[in-house]
Amino acid sequence: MSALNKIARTLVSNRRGILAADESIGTMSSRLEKVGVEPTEENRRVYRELIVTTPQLAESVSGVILADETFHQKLANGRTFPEYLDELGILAGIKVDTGAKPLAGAPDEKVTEGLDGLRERVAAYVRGGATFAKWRAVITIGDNRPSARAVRANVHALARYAGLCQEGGLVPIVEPEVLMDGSHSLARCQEVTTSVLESLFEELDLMQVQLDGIVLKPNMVVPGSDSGERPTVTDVARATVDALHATVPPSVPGIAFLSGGQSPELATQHLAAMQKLDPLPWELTYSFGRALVGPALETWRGDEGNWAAAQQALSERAVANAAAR
Ligand code: 5MM
Repeated sequence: MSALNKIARTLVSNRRGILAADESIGTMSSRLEKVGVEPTEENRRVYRELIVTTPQLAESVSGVILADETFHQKLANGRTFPEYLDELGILAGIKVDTGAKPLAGAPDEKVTEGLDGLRERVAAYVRGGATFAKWRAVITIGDNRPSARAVRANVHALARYAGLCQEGGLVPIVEPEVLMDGSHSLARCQEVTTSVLESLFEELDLMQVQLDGIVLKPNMVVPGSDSGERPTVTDVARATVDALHATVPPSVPGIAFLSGGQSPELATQHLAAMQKLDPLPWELTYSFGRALVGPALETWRGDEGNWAAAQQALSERAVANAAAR
């Protein structure tokens, strides 16, 4: 078993999943403001400290994805976040993309940037204790969207990112997110998700990415948030698993879903329903952001007195998702 394969398998096995705490400074700041917390560097640090010091986190969380700012910050005990996670038996990951930017000539579509200097940044993150990385591409559904050029540009960047990470010793989490925004149907989401994943695996193959040393982080197949469609949990599970069966080679060790704006409870129910379908060649787990930490942030609201209750809220989501596996 290669070192990359070992890390990838650790991330997705033993009923554990990945916690996405890698909101960029802008996103994290607006989430803090929404719950009445001043968006300072220190408050972002304290909030991330609340997350990683949640009791028994390591029982259901295999890895935590950090943002660059957090990666270099320290906990109150003086440890860096990667050092502390390592002591808990949780792998430290790092978001290495620099965000989705408007794609030239494609109105309302974006391409994720961050390839410049990535080889050097990967080496520095490995020295700092990272074992895996994350890059998120964003695909929108709408009139004439996604365009072929937006899909091609994004899967190309994902594949080059994955190759650079593997060369430097990091397992790449490959995240092509088809957004829930819009009024499209479940069937249209399935069609776009299938086509994006197909293009992605063609590009990963072209770039000679070692498939047993990645973790795929896709969206679940759900209807657009303004569609009015209310599919059953089984419908979503079936459509998602069908899209994966059609596109994801069995050599990929695991698939860790993003939650994408679903409620925490529904995301967990969908994950549980998928495990009950056909025998699957890959581990299916979670790499949720909002669906794991949303209730904790709402509970904390920057008040020291809510610290334990907020950690309890996170713990409940983490345990529920592990149980869904
Ligand atoms: C935690 O949020 C991640 C980073 O977001 P920004 O860089 O845009 O601030 C995000 O990529 C996240 O890891 C995934 O989308 C999964 O999060 P959700 O909330 O969709 O499960």
